Amino acid sequence: MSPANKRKIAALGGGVGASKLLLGLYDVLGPDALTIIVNTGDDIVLHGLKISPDLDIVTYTLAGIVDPAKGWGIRNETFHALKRLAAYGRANWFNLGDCDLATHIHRTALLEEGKTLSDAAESIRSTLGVKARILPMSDDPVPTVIESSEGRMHFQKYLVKRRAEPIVNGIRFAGAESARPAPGVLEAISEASRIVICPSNPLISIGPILAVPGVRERLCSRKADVFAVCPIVGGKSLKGPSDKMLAQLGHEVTALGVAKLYAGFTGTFVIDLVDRAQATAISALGMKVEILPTVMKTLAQKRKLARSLLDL
Ligand code: FO1
Repeated sequence: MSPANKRKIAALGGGVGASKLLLGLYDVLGPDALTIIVNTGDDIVLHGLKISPDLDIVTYTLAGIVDPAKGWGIRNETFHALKRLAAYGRANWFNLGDCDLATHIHRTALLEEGKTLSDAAESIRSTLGVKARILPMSDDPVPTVIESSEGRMHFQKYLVKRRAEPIVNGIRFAGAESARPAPGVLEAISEASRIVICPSNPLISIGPILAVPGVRERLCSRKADVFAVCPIVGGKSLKGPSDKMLAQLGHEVTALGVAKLYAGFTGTFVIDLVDRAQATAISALGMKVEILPTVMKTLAQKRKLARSLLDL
């Protein structure tokens, strides 16, 4: 890829897993070459506040203020407000820190003033000094609903309150049929020289973005330039319950299993070295396969994978 082309990359992703690669891309590409399209299926209203976990995780990570141990929230956070809320009898299973709360209050206030989720994401991004464009997948609510052995519940209740213990029978993106892509989402996919699908949960991080009408079709039209990084390595998820959810919904918990979900819109599927034996079977799905070290623990590893993706 020529240096000029390198300057326009669109990346799709969810929260913690995606942020590692996004940080590498942000570092390697330079500040203004990256447009990130973020899952908002995880969004939830708690204590009257609109919480957008994946938007915040991505923004805090690129701003350098994320809690490095958890991968979400703000580093050196305090939880005084949450303790007071619990004293009033309010639910405290979702750990909202004091500084993080300011983000949710600001976003909620903007929405109440008639602004959109995109406007709020833009305000938070620019205030925190992040130069990449961060777009929600949609300004319309598309909450991810889990059909489980304990009944129907919001994804955050399944993940955080119930620690991903219920058996998952189905996943629904409520309202997706009538949601519109947020301004700039389809254009970013069309105009990018490369589109990167980050190593996020294929079912509940990438799935909701694909469910927004027009997104999957636009990716299909750019298939040759879509590079997906597999979030399953050696039969396990790098982060979160992807492996468990894939198994419970009858998918193979392998790189090949994820490749089958992505084959329709992905030109190049990137797998880890440990999964190299699956390369032939994945190629047979009609995708190029690249084998790279995809486990990113250090900033150097994040930058290295980002650079390798841009150089392919
Ligand atoms: N994840 C947890 O496991 N426990 C929490 O209490 C929690 C609080 C939280 C607060 C703000 C935020 O932006 C994210 C938060 N997360 C928490 C992470 C979040 O639930 C998920 O990791 C993402 O939604 C999945 O990408």
